[in-house]
Amino acid sequence: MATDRNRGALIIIEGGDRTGKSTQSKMLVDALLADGKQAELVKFPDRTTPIGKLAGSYLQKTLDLEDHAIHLIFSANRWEKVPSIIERLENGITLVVDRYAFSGVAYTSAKRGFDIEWCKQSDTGIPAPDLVIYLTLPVDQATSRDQYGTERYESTQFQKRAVENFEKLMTKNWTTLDASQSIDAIHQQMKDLTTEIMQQVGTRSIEKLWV
Ligand code: T5A
Ligand code: NA
Repeated sequence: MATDRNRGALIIIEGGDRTGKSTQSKMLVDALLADGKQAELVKFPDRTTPIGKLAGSYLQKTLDLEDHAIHLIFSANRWEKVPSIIERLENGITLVVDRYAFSGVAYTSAKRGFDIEWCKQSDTGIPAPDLVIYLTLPVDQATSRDQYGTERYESTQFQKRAVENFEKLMTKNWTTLDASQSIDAIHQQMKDLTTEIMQQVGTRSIEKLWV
């Protein structure tokens, strides 16, 4: 239920594969908690739910799914978390989200025959972020980082198309950070950006994405 107390901020971390999203998301939540703030980590795909398990099997190539069907599964995996996202934000908990609908659109629309508008439909109406932090790294540098190349979508050409699509989704609440910097340097910038946004959200209502 909405109250007159300050809500938490919805902070999304986006970027191509191996740009450091999971490393940074975890560090950011830990730093906020160490400062005495209320913060939690959310990750998409959430491979722990029945819907998320389908996405996980698809990514690990143990399950093949038609391209539209897997797109809707990634979206459904976000929708199933919407009630708990809203509840936590209203209870003053800041959420740091490792990938969101922008990944959903950027990766599916990198496939032949998919346009961005069709891809956005199934996530239209989920909570809109207060801030998107977008990590950029030349795809050739990303692919040389650890553990690259085992899952679906981990090819250089596909990654390049996905990165181009991310750029088409950028709006004024996105901030781009150079992911080739040191882990600590990126962390400090992310912490400053997040702290600023947390002070600004106040009791502002949670908007709907792409509405
Ligand atoms: N997907 C996802 C869709 O198609 N639709 C959707 O709706 C969604 C949500 C899996 C795939 O699913 C697709 C997109 C993906 O292709 P995932 O589970 O998020 O998505 O993928 P992961 O494999 O877990 O994560 P990434 O590959 O995206 O990596 P990260 O999280 O960006 O990078 P991270 O932090 O794991 O770091 C990678 C390596 O780099 C090092 C780390 O130590 C690690 O070894 N590193 C650095 N090295 C040097 N300098 C730095 N600054 C570094 N930061 C990290
Ligand atoms: Na990750």
